[in-house]
Amino acid sequence: MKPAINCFFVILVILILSQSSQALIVWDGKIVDAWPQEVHQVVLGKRAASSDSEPYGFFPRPRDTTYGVVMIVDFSDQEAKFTKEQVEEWLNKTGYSSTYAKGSVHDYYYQISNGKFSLFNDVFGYYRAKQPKSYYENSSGYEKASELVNEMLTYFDPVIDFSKYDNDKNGTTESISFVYAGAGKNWGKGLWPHSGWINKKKDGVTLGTYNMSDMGSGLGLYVFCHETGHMIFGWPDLYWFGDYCIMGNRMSDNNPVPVNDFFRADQGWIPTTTISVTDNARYTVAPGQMVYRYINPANKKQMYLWSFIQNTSRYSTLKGKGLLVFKFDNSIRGNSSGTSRQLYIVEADGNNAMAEEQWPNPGSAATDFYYSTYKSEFSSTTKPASLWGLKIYNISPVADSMTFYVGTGTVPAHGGLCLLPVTNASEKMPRSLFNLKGQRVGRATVSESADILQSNGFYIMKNLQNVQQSIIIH
Ligand SMILES: [Ca+2]
Ligand SMILES: [Ca+2]
Ligand SMILES: [Ca+2]
Ligand SMILES: [Zn+2]
Repeated sequence: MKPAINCFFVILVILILSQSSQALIVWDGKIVDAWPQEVHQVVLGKRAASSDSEPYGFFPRPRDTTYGVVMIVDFSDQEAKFTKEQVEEWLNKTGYSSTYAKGSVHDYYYQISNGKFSLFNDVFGYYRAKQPKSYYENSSGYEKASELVNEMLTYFDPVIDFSKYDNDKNGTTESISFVYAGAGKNWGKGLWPHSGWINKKKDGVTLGTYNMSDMGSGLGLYVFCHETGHMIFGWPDLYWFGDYCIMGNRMSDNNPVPVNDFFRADQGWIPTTTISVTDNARYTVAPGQMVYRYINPANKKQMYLWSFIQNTSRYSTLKGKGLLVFKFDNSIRGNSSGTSRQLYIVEADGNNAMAEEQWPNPGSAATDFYYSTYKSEFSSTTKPASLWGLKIYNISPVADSMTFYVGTGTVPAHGGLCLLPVTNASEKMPRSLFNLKGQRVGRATVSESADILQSNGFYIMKNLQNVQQSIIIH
């Protein structure tokens, strides 16, 4: 499209969230599967990746600490059930807990980002809308939602300095939310929760993406966190993705699953080990500790990524555990059909059930995961088969950690070990771990029973404790 969009078009980008279903993105009046690239580049302020250990840079990256503004509204026929202080706690309070939310919105993003992303929302209101809620709900599309947005911007402009919410000072805000009393009534119209783009100038900045969420009967986590995913990070809805991401199906309101590990790695929230074509190695990994990726040698936009997922904590709604394999193809925009998906789960059972149904079924299955006694290999000769020469094999059973091998050649006998540079064997740990390329890959503490071999100027160690990143080398 064209750069003129910012100035001349009133762009309607609407993401609609449904109770038991998925949302829509409407761009310039038409349903699309993902934010157009312009939104990433112009509005959301894309930052590119510079090396393997850095974020990938496929999606927009906000500042590590981001401030948003939340304007709250109620109506003559739907009075506020929660105080402004309760709304502030739901959004920001550390350790917040209610029937409707395990943790605050801040807690959710802080946890799933491994403490790398902090979102704080300043709350203003209440504003009493000019019309009853029934008026705004009686709308053929989102025109009445826009009317309410305009009302609220006019009302709050004198007391809000919107330039505070242009966190990276690129001229456009990152996080503007409108949260209303009561619940959304009609899917895809009226005040149904959605995200969009305001595209108006106030206080010297352009008001960019926004989210409109409902308070519902409790103050739940799913809707606001999901809409925040669209608004701040530019993530698309993950149709045909099951329950494996908060941008996918809505399994739980009070304890939604995390953002998937591909999006997390893309933000730099979880470290990545990149496996190259010639690597033959064994890796041991604990849940949530590391993701592994294998890039198509012929096309850097395509890759496999895998990690160890345990169905506990934020993942407790999943029906299985083990290694979960993702496939990403950045030449595809969003997930527009079962056969056109930018990101999907390579289901270990090979039945491709997720490609068959958009939502809400199938949600998840134990047979989607790789683990010993079920499927211990993913390669060119398995079903499903891998592409581009990737071979993952000898995948262990699920335990506190999991082990797997990669490569089509022989893994040396000491494969599966970590390296420490030779200095002083009695030196107290923890110490840095390095791989053979000399890259620092983590820290470790040596236990009494650590098994130490000396080889080529390195100590090769087994039985390490507290290994944050157990990088296995050859
Ligand atoms: Ca102002
Ligand atoms: Ca900005
Ligand atoms: Ca399946
Ligand atoms: Zn959505």
